[in-house]
Amino acid sequence: MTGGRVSSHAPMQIQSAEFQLGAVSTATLPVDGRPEIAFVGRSNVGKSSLINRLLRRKNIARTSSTPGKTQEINYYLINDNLFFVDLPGFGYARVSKKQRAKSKKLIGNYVLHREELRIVFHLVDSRHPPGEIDRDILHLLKQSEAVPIVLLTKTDKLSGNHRHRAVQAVESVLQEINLEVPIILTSAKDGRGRSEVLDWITSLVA
Ligand SMILES: Nc1nc2c(ncn2[C@@H]2O[C@H](COP(=O)(O)OP(=O)(O)OP(=O)(O)O)[C@@H](O)[C@H]2O)c(=O)[nH]1
Ligand SMILES: [Mg+2]
Repeated sequence: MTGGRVSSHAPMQIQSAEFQLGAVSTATLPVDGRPEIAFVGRSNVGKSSLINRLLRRKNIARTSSTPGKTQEINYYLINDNLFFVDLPGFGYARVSKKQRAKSKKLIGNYVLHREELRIVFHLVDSRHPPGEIDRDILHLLKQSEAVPIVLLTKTDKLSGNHRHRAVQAVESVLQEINLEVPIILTSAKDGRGRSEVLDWITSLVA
C-alpha cells in the first residue's frame, strides 16, 4: 500500500530544529517525555540525508558517502515539541564485529523499550530488494509498540517503472512477515515524499 493518507489538518511546518544530544547508550537519553520519531535502516541508506531534507537543513544531521557515519543515537529537537532520532546504521559490515553487535543491541533496546517512541521510519534503498538487515529490522518492528512506516530512499535514481517494482518488492517481504506497513517513496535529493512523511507525523503525534 502506498500513500492514501487523507489529512484534514494543516501541514506540519518546521519552525525550529536543533541538535540536542548524541547518546552511546540508552542510559543517557532525554527524560523530558517528548514524543520521538526514529529513523532506522542499514548503513548508507540515506537516514541522515532524509532528516536534513525533512527539516530543510543542509547539514544538521551529518551525512557521508562512507557508510557507518552515524555511530550514536542523535537527537534533534523539532519545534520544541518532539524529537527526530537518527539511529546508527544497522549491521554495517565494515565496522568491527564488536561495534556492529553494540549498535544492533543499542537499536534493539531503543526500538523495543523506548516509551516515548511513536513512529519508526524504516529506510530501505529503493534500488535493491530488502535484504537480511531489512528483514531483521522488520522483525524488530513487529515487536515494537511504535507505528512502523517504510520509506524507500534515493528514488531520484529510478524510473517510474522501477519505483513501482521497488514498492512491490517491499510489499512481498511485508506479506511474508505478516506485517502491514505504509510505504512512502522518498528522495533526499528532489524532496519526493517529504509532505507525506510530515503528514504522518502530524496525524500520529498530535
Ligand atoms: N541520489 C541520492 N543520493 C542520496 C540520497 N540520500 C542519500 N544519498 C547519498 O547516500 C550516501 C549516504 O547518505 P547518509 O544520509 O549519510 O546515509 P546514512 O543512512 O545516514 O548512513 P550512516 O550514518 O552511515 O548509517 C551519501 O553519499 C548521500 O549523498 C537520495 O535521496 N538521493
Ligand atoms: Mg547517518
